[in-house]
Amino acid sequence: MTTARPLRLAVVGHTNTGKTSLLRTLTRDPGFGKVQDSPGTTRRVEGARLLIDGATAVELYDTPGMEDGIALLDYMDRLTTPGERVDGPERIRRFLQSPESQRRFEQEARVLRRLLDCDAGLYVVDVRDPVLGKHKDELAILAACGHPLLPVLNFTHRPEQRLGAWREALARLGLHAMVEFDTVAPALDGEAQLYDKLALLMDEHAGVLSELKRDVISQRGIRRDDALRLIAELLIDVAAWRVLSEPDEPSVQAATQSLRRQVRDREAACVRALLKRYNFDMHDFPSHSLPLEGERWGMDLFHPQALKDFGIHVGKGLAAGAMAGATLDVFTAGLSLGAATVLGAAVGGLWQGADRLGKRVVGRLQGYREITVNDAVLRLLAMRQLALVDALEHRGHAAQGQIVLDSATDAPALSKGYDTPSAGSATDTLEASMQHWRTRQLPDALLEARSQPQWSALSDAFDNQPRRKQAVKTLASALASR
Ligand SMILES: Nc1nc2c(ncn2[C@@H]2O[C@H](COP(=O)(O)OP(=O)(O)OP(=O)(O)O)[C@@H](O)[C@H]2O)c(=O)[nH]1
Ligand SMILES: [Mg+2]
Repeated sequence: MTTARPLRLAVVGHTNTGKTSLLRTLTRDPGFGKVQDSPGTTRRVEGARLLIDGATAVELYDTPGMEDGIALLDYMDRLTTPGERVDGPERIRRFLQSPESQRRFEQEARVLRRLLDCDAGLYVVDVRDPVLGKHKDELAILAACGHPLLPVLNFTHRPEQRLGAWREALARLGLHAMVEFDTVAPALDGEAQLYDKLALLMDEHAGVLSELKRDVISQRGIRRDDALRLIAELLIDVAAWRVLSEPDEPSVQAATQSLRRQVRDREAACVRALLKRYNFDMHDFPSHSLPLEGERWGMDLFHPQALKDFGIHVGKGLAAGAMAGATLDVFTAGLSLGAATVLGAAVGGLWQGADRLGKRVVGRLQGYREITVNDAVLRLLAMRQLALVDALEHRGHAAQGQIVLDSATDAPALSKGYDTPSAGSATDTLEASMQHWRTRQLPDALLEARSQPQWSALSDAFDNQPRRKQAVKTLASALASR
């Protein structure tokens, strides 16, 4: 179990390098502190906690940025008499007792007090900056506190990064362990690497750090399982959903519109649930905040262009404007014609009636039309949600840009508007599963749902029977393995 006292870490560094952003990402809390692209955003020390099984394992402290390391180091030099040998912590102590620690260097004094009070510091670096004297001096001061310092290299995905120069400069200052961690688009295993590196620097805390790492990995797995289950529920609901209509054209049109509206809403509900599961909200994905129709075809499930954008093959008939995405069938199994009252209603209700009347009653509603969502739309739904989950998994909670699903046929769906995550194996996996959904037969569980109207939560006759639960489970694992 966790040690009695939590491990205390101070997040320190030059101003505007992403310290508060790092805290947001590590705590998965987009509301932590204030983040702004200007120096001096954080003025006070604020803390956050990382929990394992409800118990605090780590306390993290955000600090104001160091601004003038050169002047501070000069000032500290003046606090020792020439020839006097004073070690780092003693120099810091003298500074903290000096008058300027209350005045000109008040901000820096806050940082140093906090670092002294912690077990180690995470030194956040903006690797786009050239390595300057001010950085070296502030590092020398921070190192003088006598606590381990782990440099966290931020903005590593930017083309203008100077990773090489920073690694060299840090090594010259005696800092050899460091970790690349982009707070806006961290690698999937970014946190695990960070805790591993930290454990190397402080073996007395290696236990809690490895527990934390295990916890982060297991939480990620649980989140993903939950997400795939949400998608499976969506797909089953939509595959099983059907609307009845009288055969004339205006009725069919109206019923089709209603089917589409319900399916769009159902997708929107899934999107909201996924965002919530990953601690994001609709602000992160505003292009999906409304179920869209018409001109915003880019997101409209039923526009043939949306299917084409995801590389889903659409047959000629399907591309025909008004009916796109919906399949029209002559109703073949149902009740007596007296059931005119059920027009437009869920067939699930009819099925129950059919059960009551006996399944021999078939084909009486032959004049009626049954409208369902076609396979291409199911493929698109699956692909869009998988792309969203991938974007969420790669998104840090410091990200301020919007999530935009890249619908290009062969480009994996990534969030744009900020750094692109490294093209790692996760993204390759996404592309492989997209290819599956684009071309292969739909999973059996979905095909079965087609003939089980009462499996749709959109239906009044919804019945979450064990076979449906099993189908959701099977489909979720198919989503995971594809
Ligand atoms: N693209 C990108 N932007 C980032 C990253 N990390 C931080 N930012 C942006 O950098 C700016 C500064 O981030 P903050 O987290 O406020 O930086 P800070 O170090 O806390 O700043 P001070 O409190 O002012 O010292 C914000 O605009 C962030 O959105 C990153 O990894 N990638
Ligand atoms: Mg800050």
